[in-house]
Amino acid sequence: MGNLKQIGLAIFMYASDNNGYLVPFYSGTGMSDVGIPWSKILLTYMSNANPNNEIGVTFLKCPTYKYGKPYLGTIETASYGVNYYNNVRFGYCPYMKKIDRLPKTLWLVADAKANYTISPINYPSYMNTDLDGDGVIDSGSAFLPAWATMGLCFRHNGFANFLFIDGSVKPLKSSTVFTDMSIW
Ligand SMILES: [Ca+2]
Repeated sequence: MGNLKQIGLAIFMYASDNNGYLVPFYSGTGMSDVGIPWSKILLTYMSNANPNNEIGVTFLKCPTYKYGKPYLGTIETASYGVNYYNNVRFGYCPYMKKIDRLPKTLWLVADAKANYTISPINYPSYMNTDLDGDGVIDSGSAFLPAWATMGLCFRHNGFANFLFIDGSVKPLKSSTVFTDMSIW
């Protein structure tokens, strides 16, 4: 929870330095120039961070995260992932978004298996698998195993922690996350 709060503060500081824009998933302009990921961009706004750190991997990582640990068929490579489609400046969403123009219900960063997640909103027709068996569809068979639960990791007794756009952090169950599409 504390890590996500700190990440949230860094996101707001980045926005304040960058005309209100959300931190990009990668800093570059395209696939041939990807730049550096959000998890390094935000280090500028963290005390005690050096440029070799990476948030969620070597710095401010979730205590239960271990590189290479499997979760629902996916190997963990980072402990926090961004809500990807809000942060991409090339590819699927080639424009950046301003924080104050995004829905107030949105989450920004959460417990994940990589440094990004994918949104069920972008793949409604693919969502067809209840991977954790709780009766709620949470995955797309076309993505399995790599994007089981869309990259999220419910590693805290069935809950994942979510940083919301208002700076709050809330633990949510998979069944809530995949029922309430207003948070995506
Ligand atoms: Ca489920």
